[in-house]
Amino acid sequence: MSLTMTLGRHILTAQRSVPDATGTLTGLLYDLALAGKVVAREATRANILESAQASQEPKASRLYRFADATFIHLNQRTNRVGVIASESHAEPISTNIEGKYVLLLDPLDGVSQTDYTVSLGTVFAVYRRLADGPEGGLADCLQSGRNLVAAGYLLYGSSTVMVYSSGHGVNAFSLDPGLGEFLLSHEDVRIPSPPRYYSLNHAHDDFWTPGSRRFARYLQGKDSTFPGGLSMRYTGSLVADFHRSLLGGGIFCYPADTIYPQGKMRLVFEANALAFLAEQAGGAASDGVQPTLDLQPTSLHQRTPFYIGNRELVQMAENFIRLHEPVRPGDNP
Ligand code: P6P
Repeated sequence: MSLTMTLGRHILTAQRSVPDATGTLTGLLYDLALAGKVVAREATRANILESAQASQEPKASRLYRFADATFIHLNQRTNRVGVIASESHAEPISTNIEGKYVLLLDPLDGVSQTDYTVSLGTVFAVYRRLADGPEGGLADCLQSGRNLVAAGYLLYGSSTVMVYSSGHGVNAFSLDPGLGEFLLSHEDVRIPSPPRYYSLNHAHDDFWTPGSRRFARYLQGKDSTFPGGLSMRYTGSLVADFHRSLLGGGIFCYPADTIYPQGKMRLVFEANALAFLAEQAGGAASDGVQPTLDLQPTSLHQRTPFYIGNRELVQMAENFIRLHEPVRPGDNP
């Protein structure tokens, strides 16, 4: 941990290496970090809040709305963002301002487990706006992940961590609540190899397709080509499970199945941002057929099958699916 390299200093240093940088993206990342601190203060004391503010609304719902409102409010009037879209809103929110960036948010992933004190996460993705004029719109939000300018997440767990990339590698910053500063804790993150973990909900195995089922057995070490397999860790919170694979080496899988024929993860609000980080850290992300970042979104809330982590494991998932699944669950036969 660097006690002198704050997130702010790191962002400014990175900005200096970008020739035509205007500081707008720097300001946007500052705003996201501030929103993360505000949400962290609430997300890490949700149980206490319950007693202090008697409310009929479930904690998880209140916390989700709070996180959504905080990230939107702290980015809506900054002149940096022209369009905001959040997983909790049906349509994009135009800020009616000449902001050059688009901000896409999953405000608080994993929130359904707030009562069990499972780590929660906010996922963000930043694009340049495509449209001219004050009204940004849907086209700005449906860009391929290959257009990402920056992406990352806040993880509210045993520490509050902000992990982001602006296309020049991945760095992680841990919040020192006493200082109110995010301090560099993991510099130039690379997904370790060989991998140690896999995250997959085996309770769904009856709903999986043949290729996904074979890959699950491979990860368990039940396939002779991978004796021993990996250790399974699954929290039901995407950001926490991805963070483990990012730092410890492994893969998170949410296959397409008969319940979610297109997969469960949201392409625009979750998968693209984490796929950007995975590739920046030497890993990969796929829908089981092609890289997640190559997918062309067609609707704001569309879902995707999701395999993300060590490149060799993602490629192995694709091999099993290609070998055993001529027709995908969501394809028209
Ligand atoms: P399941 C949380 O609801 C979420 O979207 C992700 O954070 C998590 O990885 C996944 O769903 C868990 O889904 O079906 O295993 O409970």
